[in-house]
Amino acid sequence: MAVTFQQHIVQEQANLSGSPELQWMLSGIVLATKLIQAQVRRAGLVDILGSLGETNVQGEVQQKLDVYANETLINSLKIRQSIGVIASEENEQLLVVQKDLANAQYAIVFDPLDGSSNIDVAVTIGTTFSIFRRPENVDVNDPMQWILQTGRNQIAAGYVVYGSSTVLVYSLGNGVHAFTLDPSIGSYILTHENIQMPAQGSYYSMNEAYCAEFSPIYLNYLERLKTGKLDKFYSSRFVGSLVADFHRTLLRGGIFIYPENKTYPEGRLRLMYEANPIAFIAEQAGGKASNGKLPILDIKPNDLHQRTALIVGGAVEMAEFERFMAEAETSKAVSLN
Ligand code: FBP
Repeated sequence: MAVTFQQHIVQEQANLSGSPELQWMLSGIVLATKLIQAQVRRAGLVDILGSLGETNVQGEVQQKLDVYANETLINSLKIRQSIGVIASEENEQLLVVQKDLANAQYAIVFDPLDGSSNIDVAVTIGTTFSIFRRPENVDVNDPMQWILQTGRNQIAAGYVVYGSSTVLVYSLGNGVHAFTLDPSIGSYILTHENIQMPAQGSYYSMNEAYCAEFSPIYLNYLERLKTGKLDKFYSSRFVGSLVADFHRTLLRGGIFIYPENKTYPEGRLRLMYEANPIAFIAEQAGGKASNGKLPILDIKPNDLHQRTALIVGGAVEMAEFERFMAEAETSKAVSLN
């Protein structure tokens, strides 16, 4: 008997004695991503391709589908009274969506359309989301404090990939599960339960066009993958949509590497709505995620749109990466003495 996403959450909530609000919030993500995927599937047929000519807080030209996805998520989530604060990649400021914040307990952060550069060329794109409970010790009327928590405080996170099929992947901190949208009934059906990332994969994913800008330590690590030092041949895959590159890494193993570089000295990807939800899923699936110095989920954020380096992968690739970084730190310390 097929298990729908809603049925699965009810079961998960029972296991976790969680609050029914979470189910109601996640149903907002379900509704919005079904609407978004319908537009994505018709993108070449309806006037949803191309840009609106406006730029967002990242300085990126907003694509029509970015704006559609953003508005669809905001409208679907703001009617859920337990959500007090919403933050999006497309909005410079966070949105306070309840008059009386005292009655709300949750904040939600999302990237409505990840991989925007791939929209017009029909390559896989996605949506990411991350949910926090309002911390006990913060001023209810200081909404930024609802959001600026370490990723380890996420109570739910996940993403949706709009690819050959539409797949929703989520975790409530009790394993990772994936649901494929069955267009014939319009429901997300459980297709992968308790996903475990393969300990070792056979792909690395990195935009090597920036190699001249990456610190040599990352190039040396890449060389180890390319020259079979991990007793395995690694091929290269880089879609240019984080959700697509990570989804492959989750199911097939391997490593995704996006270090800081001269163009993005803090890193290319955003901590709150790209690295955090991906890292939450990776750790729940037995993988690891780091910024090269510490686990992504332990980074204390100080800005809604702050960027970070992101290295995420399976146990074998990440163990080698950490060993490599530690060795480099030691030899740096030795050379300084
Ligand atoms: P947005 O499209 O949401 O801005 O995301 C950024 C992103 O597209 C990631 O999905 C992807 O990993 C990265 O940028 C690719 O950037 P680049 O092509 O510069 O390497």
